[in-house]
Parts: sequence; structure tokens; C-alpha cells
Amino acid sequence: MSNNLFPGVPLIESPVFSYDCALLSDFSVQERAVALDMHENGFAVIDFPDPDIEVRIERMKRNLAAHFDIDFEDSRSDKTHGSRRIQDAWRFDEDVHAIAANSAILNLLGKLYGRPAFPFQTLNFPVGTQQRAHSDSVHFSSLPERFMCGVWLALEDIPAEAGPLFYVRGSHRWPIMSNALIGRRGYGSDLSSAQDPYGPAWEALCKAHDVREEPFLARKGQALIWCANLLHGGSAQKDPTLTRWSQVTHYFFEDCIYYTPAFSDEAIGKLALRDVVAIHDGMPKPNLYQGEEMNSAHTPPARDSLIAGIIKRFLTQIRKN
Ligand SMILES: O=C(O)CCC(=O)C(=O)O
Ligand SMILES: [Fe+2]
Repeated sequence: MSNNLFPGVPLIESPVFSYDCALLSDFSVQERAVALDMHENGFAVIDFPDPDIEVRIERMKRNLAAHFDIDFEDSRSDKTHGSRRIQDAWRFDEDVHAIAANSAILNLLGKLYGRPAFPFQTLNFPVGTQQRAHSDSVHFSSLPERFMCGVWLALEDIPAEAGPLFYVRGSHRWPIMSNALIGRRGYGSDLSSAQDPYGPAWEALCKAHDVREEPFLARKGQALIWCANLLHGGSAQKDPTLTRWSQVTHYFFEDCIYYTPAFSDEAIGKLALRDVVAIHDGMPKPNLYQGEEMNSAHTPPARDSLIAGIIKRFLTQIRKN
């Protein structure tokens, strides 16, 4: 966008964003409302823009049900045991693919962020995740930062007892969680869950801001778009016999470096880069910085670590002498 002085931050998170700013001149009234919600709250709720969504949802649930160790036929069975998540079902399920690749969503996200969007991962859940509050940006992020978002789609009506998705309004404005922030080294580390090291820090932020987790009591076919740094999670499931079918599609935006922050130390140029493929057209997305391709071989050693190396060698030499 030629009149955007801050192309390195998503348009909806621009420091000069306002409802009537020139950045939104080509937005419809509905798109402006979504942009404003994202800017203010870190999320927006929309009706999923697909005339076939009802048929798709029912066909997809029938197809995916066989992949879980859950007795869906028995309304009294406990649904909270066994496998409860499929990653990248778009590879074999046409409806999961169609939802992830929905062109109206791609157009909307492209406008909201100021760069073309592409889907890179899907997750399908038949029941609630009961995950604690987290932001996805420790799993996948971009440089420049914040060019990532999630679109969470309700595949059925979701009551409070089914462990609905929750979000923490306004938390997208808090500091982005990183290893530097919590004093941890990430590159080369091993974790059973990439979220673990940051849990206490997220809890402390919620306490300090005295915020509440708000449940998304979605209607079937409603979707919630969340900003990269919005805290969200799954509420406790009060009734274990209930399903809570949902699809989450994660999106990146073009001309960025894509990486996993939990296993990176940005300050010293150690990045766990990702090999990303765009779901909608199957094309690999190289890691780009302002049009220039990056890969791990190009990751420059940080100046500080070079100096530290020279001092270390010098001291070793003195000790030997
Ligand atoms: O559906 C949920 O409970 C949360 C899912 C989630 O956090 C994610 O996919 O990023
Ligand atoms: Fe998440």
C-alpha cells in the first residue's frame, strides 16, 4: 500500500490506525468494522463467507470422525479421552482444504494486514482443547513480527458446558512473548510443549492487567479471527459427553521470514526457520526479508557473539602462556 508509512506492521496494528484513516479508504463498512475490532480488541467475529458451509461442515465431520478414538454415536460417552486433534487434514479432506483456502477470507486478511495472506496449517478438533491462555506467536511467527493470524471456525453451536474457545480482550497489545523477554535460550532447546516456558509469564500478565477470559459461545458457521499476539485458549469442559467441533486455520503473510520463536534467539540471529507451504495453491513460501531470500546458511552471526568469541580465544591464549 503506497500511502502506508509503516508497512512493517500489520495495517490493523499500525501505530497510526484510526477508523477514518486513509489506510482504510478502500474498505467496505463491514470490513472497517472488522478492522476496528481487530485493532481495539485483537479479534473479530464474522459469519464464515461460504454459501456451502453447512454441507461442508457435516460432510467433513463424517469424514474426520473415524480418525479419533471417540464414540460419537453414544450421546453419554466421555469424549475427552484419546486423540482429539488432527493437524493438516487439508491434505486428505477437501472440505478442510476449501475452508482454509476460502478466497473471501484471503481477500479480507490481505486487506486487514496490508499484505497477501496464505494459509499454512489446519487443526481440527472434535472436542475442546482445555488449553491454558497462550498466544500462537511462540509456535509460529514472522519477521517483521505480527504477520500471522488464526481463523477459528465453529463446526457446531457451542454452549458454555462444552469448553468453548476463550480469548483475553486487548492482550494483543501486550509485549510479544519471547525467550529474550523471559531470560531463556531457545535455539537448540528441547521442549515437550513449546508453550511450557511462557505459562507463568502469561499468567502474571493476566493478573497484572486484572483481565478475564471471555468465552466465545459461537453459533455453527461463525468464525473468530485472532491477531498473532492475542491470548486465547480452551475453557474447562464441564460436560465431558459433549463434542465441540472446530477448525483452526493459521495464516502467514507474504514477504516475511517464518520461524518458531520458542526455538530461536532472535537477538543473536539464531532462528529456527520454517519450511512453509501455502495450502491454497500448494506453493512453497521462501523466507523473504524485503524481497530478499533468506535461509539458515545466510543467518549472520551476531556482532556480540563474534566479539565474545574473540575475547574467549584471547583469554584461553593468555592462560596457556
Ligand atoms: O480451540 C481451542 O481451544 C484453541 C485452539 C488453539 O489455541 C489454536 O489452534 O491455536
Ligand atoms: Fe492457539
